[in-house]
Amino acid sequence: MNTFNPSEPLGTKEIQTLDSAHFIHPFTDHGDLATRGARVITRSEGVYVWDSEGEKLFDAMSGLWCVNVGYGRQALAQAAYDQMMTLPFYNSFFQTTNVPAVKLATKLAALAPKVGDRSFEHVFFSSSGSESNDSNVRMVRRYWDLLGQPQRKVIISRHNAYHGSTMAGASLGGMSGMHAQGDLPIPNITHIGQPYYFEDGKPGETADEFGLRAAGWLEEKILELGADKVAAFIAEPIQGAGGVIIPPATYWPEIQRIVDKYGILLISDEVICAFGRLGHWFAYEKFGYKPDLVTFAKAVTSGYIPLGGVMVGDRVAKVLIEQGGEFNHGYTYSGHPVACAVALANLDIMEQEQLPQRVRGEMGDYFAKRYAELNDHPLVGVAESCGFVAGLVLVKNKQTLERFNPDDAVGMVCRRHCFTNGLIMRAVGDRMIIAPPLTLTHAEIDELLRLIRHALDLTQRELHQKGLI
Ligand code: PXG
Repeated sequence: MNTFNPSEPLGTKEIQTLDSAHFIHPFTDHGDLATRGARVITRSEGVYVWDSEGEKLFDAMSGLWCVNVGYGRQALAQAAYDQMMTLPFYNSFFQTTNVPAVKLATKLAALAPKVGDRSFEHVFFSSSGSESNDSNVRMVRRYWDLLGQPQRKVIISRHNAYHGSTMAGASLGGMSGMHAQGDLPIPNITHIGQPYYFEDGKPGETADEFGLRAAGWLEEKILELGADKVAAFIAEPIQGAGGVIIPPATYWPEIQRIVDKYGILLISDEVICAFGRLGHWFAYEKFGYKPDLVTFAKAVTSGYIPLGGVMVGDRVAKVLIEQGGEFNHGYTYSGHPVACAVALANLDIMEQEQLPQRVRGEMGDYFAKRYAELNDHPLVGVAESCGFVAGLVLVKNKQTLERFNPDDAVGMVCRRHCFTNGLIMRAVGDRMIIAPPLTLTHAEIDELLRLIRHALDLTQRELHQKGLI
């Protein structure tokens, strides 16, 4: 037993030592962490965070795709305080409910746009994106059982997708490294290719042609499995953790045609893309498709407190409610009153400050224009954005678009230059990605682009010195 007193202030070294001794981090090589010591993030304001050494960092990742309204919002703290003093917790099992959960479900149902014959009147709550996708698997299977088609079990997803880290979430995801460590995927989940034009487009093929071809992989898979075996297709509107893979314009309409043709359910995993990130409350509106289930988490509270859930479309809700009886699924924290109160306050800010409209309008245009200027940088193969997410690929040769060897870990080189120069940008292989708060001003967009360009210049210099370019 140690004699640690949590109320004593700690210096960076002490925190790092205790961190390495007691805290198992997600997705972290602990040998490496122990040698280098974690960076300790201690406070935040607006679009900035500070570390324990007083270094100020422009957080272009909004924490981890979460903090859409920016840091330091008093209204969210107040909402949590007020709710904690009124009713910090009660469960929603056993025919009980609480006021913030009811209000939030009603609010979300009002924000989710109706598309064609699909509307969303119901919400299932969880505490994270992973749990929500587990709930999706349960709901999809229950749906087909109730319709007398229990053989419809297979859920099709995509390689390089990210749908969470629980057994079902990681199985739905298409990350080979995750599958390799947990005997995953669990049965009845399979994957098709992702719509990554830069990587998989054929010479002479346009992005639109490629989009149709990539969507066609879904139809091929359905026919291979037998349509009567397929329960659902799950996809992120834009693949986020996979490196901000933005599909060509033809992709989603063709996916919609295919799921309609075979009657399979469509799950839109909007854990990253909802709540203004693409300029709409929900991203299916941006791309014009009609999902049956929509996963959300992260920015529903701007990350101030954990909350996730599933928008349950009428097609599924009707069957589960009218024919289902008791659904044997749920979490202690489904509809947590404090989390729901914070979400309501967060959505209030987004509405008052018109954050989705801002991203869809002039501010989004300005961001897109400034970001696209990175296409002139010698290290950049292509720089693309959609709303307030953006990605670029680092290339060895701008003319031939030759890629770096994965062993060169160029993304990590660039990320290090970002970190040591006041910028948080994420590396996924040779892709550098950002998802900044939706509150960015013109001046902050200019500052962000200056920081990115500086990090790219330093990366270029280092790669040149190492003889890699
Ligand atoms: N779906 C999507 C689309 C996600 O991006 C999840 C589900 C799982 O959510 P939870 O709340 O269970 O983590 C996510 C999460 C990264 C990174 O490295 C991305 C996520 C999580 C952790 C790291 O970009 N996304």
